Amino acid sequence: MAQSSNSSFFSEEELDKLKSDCKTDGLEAASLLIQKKLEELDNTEFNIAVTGESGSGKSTFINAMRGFQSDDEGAAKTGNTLTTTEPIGYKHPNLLYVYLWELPGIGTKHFPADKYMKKMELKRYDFFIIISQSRFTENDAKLVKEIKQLRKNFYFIRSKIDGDLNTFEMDGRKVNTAEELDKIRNYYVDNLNEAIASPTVFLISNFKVNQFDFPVLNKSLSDIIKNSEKEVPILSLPNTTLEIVEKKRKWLKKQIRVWATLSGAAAAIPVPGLSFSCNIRILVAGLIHCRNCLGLDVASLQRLAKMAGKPVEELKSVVKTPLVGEINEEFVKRMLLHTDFLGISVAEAAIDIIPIVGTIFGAGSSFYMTYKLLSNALDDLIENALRVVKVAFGTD
Ligand SMILES: Nc1nc2c(ncn2[C@@H]2O[C@H](COP(=O)(O)OP(=O)(O)OP(=O)(O)O)[C@@H](O)[C@H]2O)c(=O)[nH]1
Ligand SMILES: [Mg+2]
Repeated sequence: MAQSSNSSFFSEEELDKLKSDCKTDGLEAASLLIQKKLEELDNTEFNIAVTGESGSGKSTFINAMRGFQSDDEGAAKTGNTLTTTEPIGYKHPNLLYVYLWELPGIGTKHFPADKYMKKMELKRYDFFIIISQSRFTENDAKLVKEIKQLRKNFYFIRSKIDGDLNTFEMDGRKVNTAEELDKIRNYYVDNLNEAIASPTVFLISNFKVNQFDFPVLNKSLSDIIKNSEKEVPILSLPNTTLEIVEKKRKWLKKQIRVWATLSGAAAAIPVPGLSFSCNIRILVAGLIHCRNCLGLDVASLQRLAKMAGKPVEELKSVVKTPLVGEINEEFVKRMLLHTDFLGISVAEAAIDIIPIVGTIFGAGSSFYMTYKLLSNALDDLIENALRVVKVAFGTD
């Protein structure tokens, strides 16, 4: 599974290795490492692990979140016997970069608790959902303890609430539903209180996504992602407020520094041609990423228009940047020759652009150019994104 990394892309050692690989094995070896690093730029996911005992309803929950029924194509397999034996990731239906991972059930013969903790590598996940179907078990307690030790957070779900209510009916018992639900909730809160203060417990039926705590669970999960310290979830949210756009600016600025570092590192390798093509690729990737994160690509604009209940043309009419069109290597080369876009003087440009459109340029200037170009593009995109939000939602 992909893990995101925010630090500078090449360590000193990697850079040294890159240079020596290049000397001994030639261009191919060095470009493999750069390729790997470029791929890491895309590894920007928020991974939610769905765990709990076998049969608690993990697969059914993921299907419910994704609007699937068990028999639908692409749905997670559900059943009355052990069905899930290795972690399986599913894309969240409307949050980009967010994945729901079903982990196998804890505490079966196949996966007793101790073996489970070792095998599942829980530290790989950003957030946890523990599902329990009837009682708070020793396995649930072990999961809570382990997650706490990893300093990660979780929600606790009690599934199959529809079953509880049906049982009362079949048993001929007249009960106050709200009181019964409170009893169940308090039972779990009491048990969880031993491990954490103010635990969050949701009572749900996976077959009734508009009832019980399912709607508030959905809303809370978006908030968790919104408030996460990881940049990606914020970047994947639709631009519904000016605040979200500003938060995105902060994260994208940080990412631009990473790109610039990467570009500087690529340029530090003494291979004519390699640094140039690598840098152009970084710029293309960076511009597309910023543009899409800020919701200015056609698909995002359409989604936002739908959310706002406005025609997409109205939103498009306030977008005034060439960055909405196709961004490819040719486009970037044209941009590089356009000093206005870079926001640098002609004198400065003479020093930097000439080597860029030539072949080799040094690590320092490569960092600088990448940083300048992406930062200026970001400012331009932000201005446009803010206008779009104002038109879409009438905020000021
Ligand atoms: N009544 C009711 N049944 C449910 C609910 N959620 C799941 N089930 C049923 O519980 C059984 C087990 O559900 P799964 O989703 O397969 O459980 P799981 O946790 O994924 O099981 P493993 O993958 O084997 O660990 C299935 O028969 C589901 O139809 C629910 O909210 N209400
Ligand atoms: Mg399952």
